[in-house]
Amino acid sequence: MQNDLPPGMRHYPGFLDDAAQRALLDDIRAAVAAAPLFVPAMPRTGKPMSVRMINLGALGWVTDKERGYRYQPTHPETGRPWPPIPPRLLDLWGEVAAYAAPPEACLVNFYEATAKMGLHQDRDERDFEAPVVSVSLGDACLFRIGGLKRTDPTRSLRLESGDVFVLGGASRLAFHGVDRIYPGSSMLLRNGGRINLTLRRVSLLADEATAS
Ligand code: MD3
Ligand code: FE
Repeated sequence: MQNDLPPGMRHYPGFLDDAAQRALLDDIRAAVAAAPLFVPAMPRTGKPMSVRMINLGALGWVTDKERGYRYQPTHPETGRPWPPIPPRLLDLWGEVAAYAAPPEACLVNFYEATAKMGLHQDRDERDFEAPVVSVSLGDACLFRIGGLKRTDPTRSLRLESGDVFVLGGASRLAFHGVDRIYPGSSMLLRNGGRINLTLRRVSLLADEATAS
C-alpha cells in the first residue's frame, strides 16, 4: 500500500492502461530499431550485466570495463545520438515528477526471464533534487528497496505492467534492485520479458541557467 512507503517513494499501480502501455511500447520499439540494445559491462571486471539497454534523450547512462559508469550523449556502439524521449513520456514526467524541468535521460532496461539487477544506488547524476520516475512494462518483477546504507533493512514489492514508481526526496539515494522476473505474468510482450523505463535529470538546473 502506497501509504506504507517511506517518504519520497510513490507507487502508482496501473497508472497506464492497456492502450497507453501499447502506445508506449510502439515508441520503444521504434527507438530500439534506431538504437540497438547493448549489453552493459561492470567497471574494472567487465562482467556483463544480465539486462540489455538503450537510452532516450540528450544523455544516456552507459557502463563498460574501461570507463565505468557515466552519462554520455551518444550510443556506445553506433556513436549516434540517442533517440529523443517520446512526448508521452515527457507528459508522464509532467504528471508525476513535480519538478521544474523535463527529464534529460530515459534509461530503457530489457529483462529476459532470468535477468536481475543487484542492489545498488543511482548516484551517477549530479542532480539529486529531481526524482527518478520508473515505468514498468511486460512481465512483473520483484523489486527490492532498502535505505541509504547497503545494510539497511529492505522490503520487496511487486511491480506490474503499467505501474509507475517515483523515487524522490529522502528516497532518491535509497538502495534498490530487481530480484526476479515473473515469466508469463503479462501478455503485453509476445515473447515475454520486462521493460523498465527510468526518467531522470542528470545535470544541475543551476548549471544550465549559467551555461554560456
Ligand atoms: C529507487 N532499474 O535502472 S526502477 C536502474 O526495474 C534501476 O529496471 C530498476 O534500478 C528496474 O537504475 C528499478 C525503480 C527505481 C529507479 C531508480 C531509483 C528505484 C529507485 C532510484 C533511487 C531509489
Ligand atoms: Fe537503479
